[in-house]
Amino acid sequence: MAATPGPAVTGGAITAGLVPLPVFASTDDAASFTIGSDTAIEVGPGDGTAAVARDLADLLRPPTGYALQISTGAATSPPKDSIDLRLGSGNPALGDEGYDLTISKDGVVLMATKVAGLFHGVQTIRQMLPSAVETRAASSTVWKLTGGHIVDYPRYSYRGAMLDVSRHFFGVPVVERYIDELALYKVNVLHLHLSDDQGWRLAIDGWPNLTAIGGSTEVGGGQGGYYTKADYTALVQYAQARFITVVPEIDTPSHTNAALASYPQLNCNGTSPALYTGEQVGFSSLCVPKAATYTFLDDVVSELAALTPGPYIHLGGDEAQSTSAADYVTFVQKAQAIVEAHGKSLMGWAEISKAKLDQGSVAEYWNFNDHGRSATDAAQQSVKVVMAPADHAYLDQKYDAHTVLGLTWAGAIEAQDAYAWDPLDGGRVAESDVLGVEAPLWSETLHTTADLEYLAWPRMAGIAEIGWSPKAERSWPTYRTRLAEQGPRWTAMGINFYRSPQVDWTS
Ligand code: TNX
Repeated sequence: MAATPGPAVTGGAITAGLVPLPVFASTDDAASFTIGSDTAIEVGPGDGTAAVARDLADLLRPPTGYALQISTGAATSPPKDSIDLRLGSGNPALGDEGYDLTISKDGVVLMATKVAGLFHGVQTIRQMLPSAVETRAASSTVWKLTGGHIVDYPRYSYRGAMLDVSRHFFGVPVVERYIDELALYKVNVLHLHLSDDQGWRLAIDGWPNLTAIGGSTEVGGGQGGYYTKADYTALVQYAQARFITVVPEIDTPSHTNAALASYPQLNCNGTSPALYTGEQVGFSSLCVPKAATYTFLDDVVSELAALTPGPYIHLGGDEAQSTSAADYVTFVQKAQAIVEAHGKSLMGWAEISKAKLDQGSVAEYWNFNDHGRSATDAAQQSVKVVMAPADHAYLDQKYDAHTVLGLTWAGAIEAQDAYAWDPLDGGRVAESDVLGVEAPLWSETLHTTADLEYLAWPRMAGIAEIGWSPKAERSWPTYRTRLAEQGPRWTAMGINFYRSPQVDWTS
C-alpha cells in the first residue's frame, strides 16, 4: 500500500480524528488493529526511544487496564500483535520531527529519524484511539485503530504557544497541564511571558527585589507569585520530555514597571514608581542611557541562558511608547549583543526590526494594524519571522460579544477565524522567511486553569494545524469535522473548552 500524496480528508477514516492533518495518509479499509492485553510494545535501540514507549504504555494502562509489556531489542518483522517503535526509516523527508506509521492487522509500526518523531507519532496513535483513552478509569472500549499508512512531518519547525504568567501568575502544575495539552497537538514551543508591568515572575540571583517586590502582585491587585529557579527548571524539563522547547521572555525596554518598582537605579530619575495592577500599558521604560540598565540585563540574560537549553531568549520590544525612537534602536542592538554574548539568539516582537538585526535573531509578528510592515522589515534583514497576527492567533481575544473572558481590541476571534488564515496571506513574507507560528494567551482577564483552557481550546488546535500541515491540504470544512472529534477527547481530559457553535461537536 503506497502513500498517496494528500490525505483523504473527507472520507479517509484514518485521518478522521487527527489534528493536525498529516502530510500523506491512506486508509486500508480491509485492515485494522485492536490493542489487547497481549499486545507488546517493542522498542528499537536509541537514546530516548524507551521513554516514548513508556509514555505510550503509561497512557494506555489506566483506560485499557492492560499492563502492556515493553521489550527492547530487535522488533519482529512483520509485527505480530505488537506496536513497534524504531528509529531509522531512511526517508529524509521525515526530518527531525516526522514519522512513518503503518497499521495492519498484525500490528503497528512507527518509525522516525529522531525520537521527537516517535513522540509525535505516538500522539497520532493517541488521536486514532477512542477518546476514552484519555480517561484515567478503566473502560470496556474496543481499542481499535483504523488500518492504513501515514507519512507525516511539519511545515514549520517552530509551532508555539505563549502563556502570559505576568498579568496573572500560574504555578507549575497549571503550566504542566497546558504543556500536556499542547503536546497532543504537536506544538513544540512554549513561550513564557515572564515579566511585564504588573509582575516579575522568575527569581534572579543578585536581584531579589525583582520577585520580592516585582512579583508581589498582579492585574487586579492579587498576590502574584513567581518561579524559583528550581520551578523554572522543572518546567523546562517537563516540556523537554514532551519535545517542547521553552522560550523565556523578559519584556523590555517597555512593559518593565515591575522591575522599575523593584530597583530605583533602573529609572532615569533614580526613583522607583509604585507597583502597577491596571491593564493599560505603554507607560514604562528602562533607562536606555544608563549603564545600570545593561548590568541588570546582562545578569538576567546570563541566568536565563544558563537555565534554558533552547536557542532563544525573547526580550519583548513591543509597545515601547515611552522610549524615544533613537533610544529604542540603541537598546535593541545592545540587548541583541548581550543575548548573543551568552550563546543565544534574540527573539523579540517584530517592532525590533526597526533596529539592525543579526541573522539568527527572530521577529514575532503580532500587530496586524501595521499590515505586515514589521514582518516585512524583519524579512528584508534576512531575519526569520514567527507569525502571531493578533486578529487570528491571539487566544486572549473574545470568541464573540457574549464571551465573558478576554479582550476585544483585535476583534472577536471565533474558531474559524483562528484557523482560516495562513502565514503567507497578504504577501508580507515568503515561505522561506517564516520560522513558524505562535498563539499568545495574554492573561489580563484569566485567573484559573478553567479560564486558560476556555480561551485556548479550540483555537490553539487551529494554530497548531497551521504550523504543521501542508497549506494546500487545509480547509475549514474538513478541519471542522476533525475538530469536532476533539470534543469528546477534551471532555475525557477534563478540559474546559469553548463549544463553538461553528463546530458540530460529536459530544
Ligand atoms: C498587546 S501583543 C500586548 C500585550 C497585551 C495584549 C493583550 C503585545 C506584543 N503586547 O501587552 O497583553 O496586547 O491582547
